[in-house]
Amino acid sequence: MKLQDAGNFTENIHLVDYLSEYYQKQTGADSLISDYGRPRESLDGGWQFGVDQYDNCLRSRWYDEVHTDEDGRPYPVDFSFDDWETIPVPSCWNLLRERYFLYEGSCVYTRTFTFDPVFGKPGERVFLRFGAANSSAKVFLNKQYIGMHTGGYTPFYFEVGELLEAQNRLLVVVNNTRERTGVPCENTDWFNYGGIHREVALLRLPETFIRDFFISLVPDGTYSRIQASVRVDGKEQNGAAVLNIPAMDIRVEIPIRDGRGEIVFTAAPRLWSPETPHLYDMTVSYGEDILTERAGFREIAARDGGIYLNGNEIFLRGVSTHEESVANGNAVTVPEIRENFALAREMGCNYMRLAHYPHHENAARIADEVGLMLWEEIPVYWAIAFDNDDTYKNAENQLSELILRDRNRASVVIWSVGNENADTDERLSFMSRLVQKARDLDSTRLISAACMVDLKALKIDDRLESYLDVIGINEYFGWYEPDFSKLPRIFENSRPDKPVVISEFGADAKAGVRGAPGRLYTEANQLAVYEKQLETLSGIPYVKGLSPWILYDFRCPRRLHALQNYYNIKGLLSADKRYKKPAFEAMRKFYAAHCLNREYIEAQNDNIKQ
Ligand code: GCB
Repeated sequence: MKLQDAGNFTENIHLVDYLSEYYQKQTGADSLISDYGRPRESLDGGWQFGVDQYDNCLRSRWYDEVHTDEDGRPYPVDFSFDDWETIPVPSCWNLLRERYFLYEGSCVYTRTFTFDPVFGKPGERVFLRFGAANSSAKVFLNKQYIGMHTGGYTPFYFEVGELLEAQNRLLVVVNNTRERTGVPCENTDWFNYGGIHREVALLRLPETFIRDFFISLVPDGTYSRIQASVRVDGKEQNGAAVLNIPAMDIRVEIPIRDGRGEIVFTAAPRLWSPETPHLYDMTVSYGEDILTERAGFREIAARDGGIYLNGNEIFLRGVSTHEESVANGNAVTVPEIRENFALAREMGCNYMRLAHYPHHENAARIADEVGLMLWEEIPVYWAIAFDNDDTYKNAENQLSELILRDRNRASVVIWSVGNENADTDERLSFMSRLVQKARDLDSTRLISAACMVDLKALKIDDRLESYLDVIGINEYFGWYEPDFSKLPRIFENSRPDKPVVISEFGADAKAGVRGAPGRLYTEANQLAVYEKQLETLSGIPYVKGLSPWILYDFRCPRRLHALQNYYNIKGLLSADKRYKKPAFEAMRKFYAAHCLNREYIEAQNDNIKQ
């Protein structure tokens, strides 16, 4: 007998598989909209919030807001949305109350809002945009389930025009349970902040609108041709879009057929580089829709073992960073992003690794503006379930969402498809497919992954390398591998035919704890590891960049040593970024002395003078 046929079957307490119906309706990369500069009606601010450890909202369908039985008699419910506490969105719940700090599971967010159709034009379409919610969100509007999104760090959208009324209730069940088959999986080296940690807004668009706009130099080494593509959504599938770049006196028509159009035209943009981060304001219009964009033009290439920006060989003087602050967790603010970038610049960086998941879209926008090259990454981290089809789909979707969101950012030079994954057949198949997907979506950037060395053969030898443009290597000689002498041997044993960037090296140091080199967790020991690393790495001709681990200490539930106190303390700065450990200065000196590509800088200076 089926469970449901039992005479006393009561759905909210007996139905074990209450979730699968929600999984039938998922939103993903196809929902993304190019929306820079588009007016938004913000839904940020105070939301009512309830911690729902046993998923009672989904089991008992609170979103139906039924308060009476069929005969109108009051019916007991376990919620009273309007009396719940109010919390700010965006934020992560862990930092709002001490008792939420280690909570992982479901939380219910709800708010009401008014909508005024009068502002809009007849036929307008309305979309609900979430910047990100970690790690899944099930969304309900006016008692209707509108879909769910999986993946905690990328934006997602729902078309909601038909459901909107003058008064509306939005309800979102966010769940940050770590899962074996998730991306990331259950085991990571960072704090699993939960919540709607990026902005929420409504967008009003015309009936036919520009869903996607992609612009770049044609990567042919001439710096004289621009390619642009447009995808429109709506009834008017044929026509012409118009691209205007006033500072270059460019106005071109892009013919649109069956919703898509592409064009290549000659142009002579001032090239974007960290030293000269030129950006161009532009508009694309189609019918009633006008989209603004601000983008730079540059060419990044890897050839003959080198990395080239606009034809000049470069060294990636970088540092890795998480997206986190002590006060706000991963709901970082614009001033916090700017502060991180300013600190990296102070260290002499021209490049940063945004680990280990897509950071806020503001990061790449700001990097465009201040002149920092970026490595962007998806959380295919450690022991992902590489043999699981749904895990692959989730990873591919997050990669697509990241690329579609950021592929107009000149600052982004590398897409990374993962970090420190064991070289198994399943992983090779999974990650080589991701590499192909990244290439299909964007042929103007380099593809990499943070690989590990083969500790048995003492060699750089990971089968994924043959698919990559740049080989990322994480190595912790002097720390997890105390026998430092293995590192030079690894380099002697390796003949990579592609540029290598050391995507991580480092050592723990408790800020302010001095002591002698050799004493673990002291600043002196961290400094000694950095000095040895830099001495060794600077002598390896195929090493074309560094992003030591990490700019500042970050929360990490795996770190239980008394000096760590639940932080990963490999930062060059303390967690509050106020204190510089001595290794920061060592990096600054190293970048100032060894790795500046002087010819390149002179060329750029000439460029400015002209
Ligand atoms: C790594 C990981 C990074 C960790 C770091 C560490 O190799 O890629 O996520 O935080 O090591 O400190 O152990």
